[in-house]
Amino acid sequence: MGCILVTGFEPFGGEKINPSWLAAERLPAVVAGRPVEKLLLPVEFGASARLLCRRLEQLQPEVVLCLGQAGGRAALTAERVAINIMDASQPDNAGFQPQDQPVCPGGPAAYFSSLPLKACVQAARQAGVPAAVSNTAGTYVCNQLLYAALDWAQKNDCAAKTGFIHLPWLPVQVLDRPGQPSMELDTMVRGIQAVLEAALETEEGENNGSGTENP
Ligand code: PCA
Repeated sequence: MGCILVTGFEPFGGEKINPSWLAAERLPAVVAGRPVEKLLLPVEFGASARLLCRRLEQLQPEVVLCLGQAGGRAALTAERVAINIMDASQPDNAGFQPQDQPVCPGGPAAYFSSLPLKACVQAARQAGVPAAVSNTAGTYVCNQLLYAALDWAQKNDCAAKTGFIHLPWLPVQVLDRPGQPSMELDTMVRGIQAVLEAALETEEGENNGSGTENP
């Protein structure tokens, strides 16, 4: 039995907090009998992916769940796909702002998440937490991280169920953004825990691309 690796990000874009790391920190140390390893990542193209891949190599986890903030979304959103593009509308935390560049030169155009997405979303909802499948992780650091994790799994023959969940803003982040959606941290954590349990319970990785395999 392996472990679970959960990652979260530092704040970015002028925010003081990032719900992804706060939620990762608050997860229990053990979920479904597996130890939960937590990794804080910088909001930087390149460095975030390198740090994650190094940890994947060390831990060989059973489930890899990366978390990120997607301000403006109202639910936990489980990403279906990572695309081979970096196209940033704002610089990352190291000041790098790639435009129309591949994550992995010569790599496939996209990878599907290997999490059982529908089972994960259903589990979160059953726990009372709004959740949905998302068909775009954007073209910023989060998409790059999921692409890099799935590319690593592909190249290293790694069967880890690997996915990404974008989280809404926390209530404190929308105080000056009237009308914008938010979610309490405890609610997020409950949903993420349900997602992890569903990922471990579902025997076969669901096919997220209607018959299309990752390359
Ligand atoms: N969200 C950003 C990067 C870090 C984060 O939490 C994104 O969606 O790409």
